[in-house]
Amino acid sequence: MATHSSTITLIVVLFTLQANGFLLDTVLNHLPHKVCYGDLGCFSNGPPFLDLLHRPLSVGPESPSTIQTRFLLYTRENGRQERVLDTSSGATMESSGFSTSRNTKIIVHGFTHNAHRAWVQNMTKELLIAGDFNVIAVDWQHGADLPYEQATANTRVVGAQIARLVQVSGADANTVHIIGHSLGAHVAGYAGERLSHLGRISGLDPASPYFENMDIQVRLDPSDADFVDVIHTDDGGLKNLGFGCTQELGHVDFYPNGGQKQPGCAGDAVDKLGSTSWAALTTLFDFYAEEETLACSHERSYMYYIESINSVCPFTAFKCPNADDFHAGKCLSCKGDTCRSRMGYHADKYSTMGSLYLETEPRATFCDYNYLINISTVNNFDGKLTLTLTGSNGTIGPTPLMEKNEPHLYNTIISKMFRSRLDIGNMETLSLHYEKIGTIIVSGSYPDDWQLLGISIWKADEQKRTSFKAYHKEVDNHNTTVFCAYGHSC
Ligand SMILES: [Ca+2]
Repeated sequence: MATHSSTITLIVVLFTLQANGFLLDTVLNHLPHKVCYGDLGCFSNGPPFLDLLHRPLSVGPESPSTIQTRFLLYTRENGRQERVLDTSSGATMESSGFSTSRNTKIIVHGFTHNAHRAWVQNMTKELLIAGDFNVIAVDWQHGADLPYEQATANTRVVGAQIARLVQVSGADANTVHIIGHSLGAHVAGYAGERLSHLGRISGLDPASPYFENMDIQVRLDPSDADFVDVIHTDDGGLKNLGFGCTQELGHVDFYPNGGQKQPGCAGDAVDKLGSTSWAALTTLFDFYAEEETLACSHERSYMYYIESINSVCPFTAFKCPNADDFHAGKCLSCKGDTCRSRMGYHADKYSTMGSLYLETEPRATFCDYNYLINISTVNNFDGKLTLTLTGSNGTIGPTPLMEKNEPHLYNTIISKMFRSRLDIGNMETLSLHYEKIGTIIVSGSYPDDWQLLGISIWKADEQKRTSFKAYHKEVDNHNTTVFCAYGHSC
């Protein structure tokens, strides 16, 4: 009986949907077709937007009247108050408070978000502290809603609308910088594709589902602007159910903490689903994108970016083959300015290209300074060392340099990376506390008290070395030994 009534209910629902044309529209929207929206042009959902492997469901974008994109302008001049831009002409834009004498920053949100999200407002605030800009927050929330596949298609219309805004404004495209999160990063790509020499796009964890490994016409790529910088924070892709792209999309791609899972984000949605099917990924994206706490790694991209705008700490990132080598301190030394950059707002101050790595704190403030200590010894060493470093700006530590007992031979250098929110300034003294744990069987060749040849600390953010007076100084088990920096009187 229950089955019978369920069947009737299903038939009634299907009939109602069909009567309203909903089902028919949905089916038709998935068939290859083209829609045209006036001066924005026509949009086909066929190849390259249809791809059996990466975008099996391709729909056409909804109309501008459905998406209802609004451009919200903020300037120092209008006291940071929001004004809805009238984009019908350059004159109406000027009367709304836009000025071609200022550089322009355009912020584009992603799936299910809107321009009044705290992060968009915080980014606006920080940008206006940094410079006298036209800051435009693009609100396309009516096109950014469920289902995900429709929102991905709508990004093309929003991108075209942004390109038209730039053209109508009379501003030089190279004075315009678009910052987009998730789907918003691809919106920026579509805008840039239509403009000659858009100045810059910053892609913040560009959305992966339906974009990763697609043609460059479909996704953000370096041809979309004169400079494209990308931050990857949740890049697991299909395999690991990450929301962000793994592949390089810009001139420079930053992979903080390896780019996949961010520290302080243990409860990501990706941990909560054991499936790896495509349907599961897009459904998951639909379900969790709203939940900032559950999509924590994906959201970290804009949190890092916002902090980077006015932070004194530089978010220095280094070219490296992979995150493990970076963590081991193998990539902190580089000659010239082509092997490092700054993640975030100041990335355009360097000409470094390719994949760059850095690590962050689990909570704000996220930025750390990077240090590498090099210790060379007369004897074999085993045990654990804890470092305390004092400089003109304060003290770092005590910081354990080893997590567990580590043996090192006398002719090798003990090299350890450590990070701190503190810029130590001029280094003054360094102390090492030594605990011998005694797991080396041949104890005679690993003495309790050992002698040093030298200690130096590499301040990677400045590419500057400080050496300490350590030659033939002895470090004793259970004790702390203090060393004085060369050039400092102590
Ligand atoms: Ca592109």
